[in-house]
Amino acid sequence: MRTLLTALAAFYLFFIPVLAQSATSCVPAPPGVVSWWPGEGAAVDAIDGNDGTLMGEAAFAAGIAGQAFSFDGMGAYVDIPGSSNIFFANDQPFTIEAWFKPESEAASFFILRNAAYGLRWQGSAGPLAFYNGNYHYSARTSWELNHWYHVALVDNGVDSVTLYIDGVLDKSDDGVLWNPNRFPCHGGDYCFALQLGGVYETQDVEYFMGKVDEVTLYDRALTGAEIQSIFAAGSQGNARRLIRTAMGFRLQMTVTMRTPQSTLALLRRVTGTMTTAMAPWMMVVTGLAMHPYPPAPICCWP
Ligand SMILES: [Ca+2]
Repeated sequence: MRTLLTALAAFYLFFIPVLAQSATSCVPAPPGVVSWWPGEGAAVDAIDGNDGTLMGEAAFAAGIAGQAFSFDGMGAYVDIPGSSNIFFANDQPFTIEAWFKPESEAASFFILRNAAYGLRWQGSAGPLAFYNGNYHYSARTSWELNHWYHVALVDNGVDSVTLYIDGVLDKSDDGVLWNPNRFPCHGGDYCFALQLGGVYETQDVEYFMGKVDEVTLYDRALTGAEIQSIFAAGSQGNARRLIRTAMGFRLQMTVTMRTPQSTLALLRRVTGTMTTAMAPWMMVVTGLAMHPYPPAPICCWP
């Protein structure tokens, strides 16, 4: 019998990141970005590991920058597990900003929410609710369906929660009106996830119908000028796109450790016994393949 001692040592020899760059220049993300969900065909967090899961019929469609999350108002949402870096205690400043496009008159549906912050659509003739542990309401009460809006919720962690719409200050609830009550878990029952496009909890289920794009979370209070610049870039259609895509490959080599039959036969004749420990080895490369390497997105900013 042909003796063939084979050990497959498949290992990643190396990978070669190849960066395909566009001519568009990129600038670093503003300081304090914790997470960013650009909605480019996946619910991944382009900044760190707070990836989401598509639930129901959640999908993607044309967005304000590239693609956006598309929600049907009937069970579609994105579920992002709770994490300490996307929750903020009452004394921690934060900003969350996003684009949304309402597509239904139906009122009272969360565009996004966790236990610390939220944005709730309440119909085209009502205020937008914004949540910092307690509910606040926009001054604006008139909205168009099928229109993109930029919204930013800023809480300074001291005495003020502010809503910006399309880069313009809409409402600021200060002092006793600030009144946050943020807690990450509901008693000992469960801890809140961040959900986009709706809320699904045991005691509360509701779904937004429309698009949501470029949801971005910061661990500081952005200034009005920063929010204005984000809105301005996005309204020109070239906001934070993944302009550069890291296309990576890794080279996989399969190595076979082989003892040729002739050598074994010779050893048997000479010694009468044979153990693998005595076998002379020959290393043969039997496979070479290139595999796509899932790249970490390279994030561009206005
Ligand atoms: Ca997008």
